Amino acid sequence: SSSKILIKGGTVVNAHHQEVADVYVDNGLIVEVKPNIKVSDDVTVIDATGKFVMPGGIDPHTHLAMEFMGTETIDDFFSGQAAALAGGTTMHIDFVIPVNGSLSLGYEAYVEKAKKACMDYGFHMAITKWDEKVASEMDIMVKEKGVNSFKFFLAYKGSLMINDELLLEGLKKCKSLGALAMVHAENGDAVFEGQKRMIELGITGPEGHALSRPPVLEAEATARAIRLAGFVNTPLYVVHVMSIDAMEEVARARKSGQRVVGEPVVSGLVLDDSGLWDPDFNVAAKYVMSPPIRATGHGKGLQAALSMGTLQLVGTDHCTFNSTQKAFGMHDFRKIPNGVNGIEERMHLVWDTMVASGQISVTDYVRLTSTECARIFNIYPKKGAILPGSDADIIILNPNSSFEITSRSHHSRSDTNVYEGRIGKGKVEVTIAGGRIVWENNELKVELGSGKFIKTPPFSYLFEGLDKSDASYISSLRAPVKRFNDNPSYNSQQ
Ligand code: DUC
Ligand code: ZN
Ligand code: ZN
Ligand code: ZN
Repeated sequence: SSSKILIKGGTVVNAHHQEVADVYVDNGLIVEVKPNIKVSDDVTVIDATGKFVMPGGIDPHTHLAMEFMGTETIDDFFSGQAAALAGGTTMHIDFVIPVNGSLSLGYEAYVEKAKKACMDYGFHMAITKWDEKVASEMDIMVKEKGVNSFKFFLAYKGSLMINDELLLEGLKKCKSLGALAMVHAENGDAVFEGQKRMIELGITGPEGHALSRPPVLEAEATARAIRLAGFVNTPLYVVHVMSIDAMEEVARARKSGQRVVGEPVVSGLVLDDSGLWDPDFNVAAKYVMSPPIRATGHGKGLQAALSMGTLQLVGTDHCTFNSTQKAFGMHDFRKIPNGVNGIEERMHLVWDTMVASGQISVTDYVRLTSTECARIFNIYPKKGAILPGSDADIIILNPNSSFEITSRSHHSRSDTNVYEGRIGKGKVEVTIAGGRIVWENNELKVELGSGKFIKTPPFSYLFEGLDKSDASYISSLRAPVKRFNDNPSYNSQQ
């Protein structure tokens, strides 16, 4: 793979525009985008006629090499990223988990893990406790380390969960730093109660996982987090919106003008919970993730919300465990490590489910899989665009090529795949990352250590025009009631 590449004759797609053009890449960057570019013989030429040339996917939500529930995910930064590249994703943002509550120790551990990187990556950070040290370490993360998004867990009682007092502290701190607060929204106390009830009822199998934490618990925590973010007046990003119930809370807040982002994940969009009832434990256990994959109907609802703009971008929550690890919970669903695959399948499944089915346009596809993520995490147009000067992270997707997903040929280290046997359209035939061809003719050519850390700067567009003064805060607390006076739907009922 030469450092000079010309992609000829494809339809070049950005989030707002598409046209037939050539794309010229040199030295890791996109240099030119226009029809009929002429180049010398030393340039590698790829014919993209009849295909789409798009920004590489950015997965906003992954867990590689994460220690979790007594074990560690089977995909590390190398295998997980190789899988990503084979599926057309050229960047991801992974969640750093603090070590004994220390952000800097957690950060250092992840810098070490990411030395295996073969594609670009960013970091979010989980906040699992709160004190002055955590608060001051957040300053360092944002101002020096380029980590600018912090995830608060309202679930995982006894380990990751924080209470509302600490959530409020965290939200205030995020606001002052221009950092994005993220939330895992399930009511952890109620989940704990739900799990006890299932065990008392003798339901110990994987179906007990879904039954113990139904949509109402996701909706409650989503609503609570959104309302508290509204009280603090800071933007909020809700990760893995898995139910219509939670999505409707996001919709309500956005309609009232609140700065809330909702992220569905591929498993929630395309799967339903039936697998959890499979009599074969090994099959059922692979579907266990949190929040759970929901009953039939939720996926379609989330797809509709995505196509209408109520939800803004698609992640995966890629967090893989093999059958041996899943079997830790053979006699108690509470011990099944939570997580499913998706980093390799996301680009293809969103294409097949949303574009091939006619629900969204190709430009929407680019926005949902790449551009919006780059904007939210403030790295656009370095990432998320096919424009002169942008990083040469590019995919060539063939809309007419269909194929089957199977663990026999996937690139994750996991021995199972939650999408096993699915046949769909839209194959990424070529992936270019950092100006190198890393996936072509079904072959990976990745290089250990070639991936770079991408800093995500504070004060993204979500903070634009957000007045942080005390005066505006106080006036917002006694704003006049709008509902009955201004809302036409209320008026029409009078
Ligand atoms: N949910 C999962 O399924 N895995 C990782 C963490 C999470 O919140
Ligand atoms: Zn143009
Ligand atoms: Zn989560
Ligand atoms: Zn996650």
